[in-house]
Amino acid sequence: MKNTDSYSHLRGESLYIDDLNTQQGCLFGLVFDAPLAHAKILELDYAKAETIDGVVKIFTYQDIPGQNQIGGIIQDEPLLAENDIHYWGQPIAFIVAKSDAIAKKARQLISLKTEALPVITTATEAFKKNEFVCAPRSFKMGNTVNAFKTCDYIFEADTFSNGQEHLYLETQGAYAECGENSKIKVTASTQGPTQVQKAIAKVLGIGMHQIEVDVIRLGGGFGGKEDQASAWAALVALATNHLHKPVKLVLNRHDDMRMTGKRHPYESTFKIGLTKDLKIQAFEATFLQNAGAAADLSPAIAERTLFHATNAYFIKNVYTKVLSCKTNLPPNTAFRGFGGPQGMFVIESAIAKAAEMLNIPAYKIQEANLLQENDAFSYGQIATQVEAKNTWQTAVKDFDFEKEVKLVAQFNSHNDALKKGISVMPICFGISFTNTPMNQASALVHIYQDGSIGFSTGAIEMGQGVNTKLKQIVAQTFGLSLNKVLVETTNTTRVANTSPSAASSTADLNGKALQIACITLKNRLSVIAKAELNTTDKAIYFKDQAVYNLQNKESIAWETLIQTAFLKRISLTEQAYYVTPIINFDKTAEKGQPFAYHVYGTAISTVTVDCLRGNYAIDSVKIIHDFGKSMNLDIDMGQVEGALAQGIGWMTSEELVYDKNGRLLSNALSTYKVPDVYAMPKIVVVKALESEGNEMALLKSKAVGEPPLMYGIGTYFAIQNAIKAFNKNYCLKFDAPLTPQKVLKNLYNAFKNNS
Ligand code: LUZ
Ligand code: MOS
Repeated sequence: MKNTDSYSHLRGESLYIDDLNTQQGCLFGLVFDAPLAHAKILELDYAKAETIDGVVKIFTYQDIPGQNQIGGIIQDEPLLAENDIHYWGQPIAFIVAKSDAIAKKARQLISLKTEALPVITTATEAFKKNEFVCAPRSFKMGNTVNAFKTCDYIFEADTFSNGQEHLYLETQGAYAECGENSKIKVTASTQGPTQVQKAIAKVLGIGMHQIEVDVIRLGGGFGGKEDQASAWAALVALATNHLHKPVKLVLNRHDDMRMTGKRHPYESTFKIGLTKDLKIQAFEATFLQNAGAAADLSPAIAERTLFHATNAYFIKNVYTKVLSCKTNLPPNTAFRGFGGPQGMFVIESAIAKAAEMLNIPAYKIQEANLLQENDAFSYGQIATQVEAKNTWQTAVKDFDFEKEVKLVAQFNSHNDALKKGISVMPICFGISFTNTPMNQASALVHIYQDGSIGFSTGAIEMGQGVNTKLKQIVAQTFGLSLNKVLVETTNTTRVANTSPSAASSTADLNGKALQIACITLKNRLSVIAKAELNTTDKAIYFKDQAVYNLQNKESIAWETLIQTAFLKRISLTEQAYYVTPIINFDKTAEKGQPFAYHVYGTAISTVTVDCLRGNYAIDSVKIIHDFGKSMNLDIDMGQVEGALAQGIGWMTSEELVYDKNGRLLSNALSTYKVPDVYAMPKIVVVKALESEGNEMALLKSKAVGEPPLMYGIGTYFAIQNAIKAFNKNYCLKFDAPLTPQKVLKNLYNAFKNNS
């Protein structure tokens, strides 16, 4: 079954914020933002801008009736700057005008006098100055200090992985209208409508009940709209509340790239200890997370780095620590993988380093340490239904890994200017919000009198196909065709107190709630059907828009059943609620069972490096992925391919650059290179592992959004191996992304292999 949105997408009929038919008299917003990264505001003068014909009002923090605060986890983020500026691009004022063009003119006339303060752009600088957004966290298992004493080999190194621009196709935006009784309706491009509702209530100093947030769909989120969609919605709500007019704000690409946070850059160090049999005995890592100027989701992201610091390996003695460093960059935020990829990059670097020093391929170490059934993670959860070895061995066998390795070696011995590299990348990703209370969802289902069904959940469709999966649940439960089923927008008035669509858990959580509602309705209808068909509950089944009696194949049409139920005064509406069972986490002990289950997989990547130019092609990425029992393989395959592309981009070409003053230089698609069709592997093979799935996954179909992004890490190490095949003196560097510029330097720089 294809994604049910494909038709309207293809015809350009799908609705995004900027496509909405706005109400008459709609005004347009534009943000005036900080033109430097750290400063005291001495004077903000917008008198001249406000005199322009068509400028309705310019809002500053002084116009905020409630609290000037949009911080989620920690209350440290003003909506509009008051006396200080903490990052380049920080919103200072909100211009509302009769047109975008007028607002732009006004923006140029605003003048700002400031006193510049020293700027911190890197995590290390912040660390040295003791600047953090929250307390450090550390996970511990066994005793690394003692374990290192028993190791035959110990290796240490520094690593860096850069941030990543979300580059959702639809930029951030929101549209507000006023209703009766001071009610405000905001249509937003957000992964978290309840968070937006909360932020607006706080900024306006009114109750959440006075705000309705509606989300049709997003043109991509990738985490960038989990916590960072609130500001824009709060600004239009602020203006609508004050002016009693509809107001729209859609950021242009430059504004969006400059003003919003990204994936966190991490500067990390590791120490890995092995015995002669290649078993990793001990692993220590310190992660310096570049949080930016406010906490945003950084504490939760930091935590997930620790959860994934040992990837798909079992290591008996682990000590990992993460520090969220406060810098003068835009607050960095959720991005597909949520700190997990940064953690996995470090353990993979550690293994690559050990392999280099021991002069063996990294996959020997990887394979010797794969997680097995009942192994413990450093946070106390016991691994069950482990597919690490299974996916690894299946990949090695199905993709003829031994032969691939030989072919690469052969190629390299016959070519001087071109070198190939190969790598294996296993993944293990925990499914659930690590903050246990967030693992809840609800759904509302209406069966109308004609038998058609409309339903709502807290799930946000952002291109990942969740609406299709949800429709499948309804249609399957009632034995109906899809055209009888409609997914409504995600709306805080219909489904309240929702968790954001994030953590790969949207289909699991919302789908389970929806399933419960549908089953309850079905049970209720079964009573009627049983009476009509003169049989027992067990003997009836719903199929092909009818209910059948198993014994005599007699049936009643679905529509007839619904009419009968209505006349008998049976409720055709159901609301249901789901929480993930079992999960828990004790932050004091840093132990628990935070995840419902884990997703596994293994990718084999082969690359060819042009050793004269430094550029490279990814020949192939072949993946065995643990989908469980996929409920929609088209959609799930799409997620794997998309995530792989995004992972490859993060690891190879997407180079985020801020200058020393905290100004984003890579602020356009001409200076920030996202993977295009040429950057994709020439061959992508994704094969589903035959596995049982997990009860806590929707229909045992495992969560698929984030885990496959980490396959991209494999290409980083494949390129490294190709460089090494050319430059025998090359000493592995862990500095992602590995752009062609860096590759070229590495091909010709002779590094001393100083162990
Ligand atoms: N968001 C969140 C996430 O709030 N908590 C999580 O654990 C998470 N994990 C992945 C992506 N987003
Ligand atoms: Mo996310 S990084 O699941 O919003």
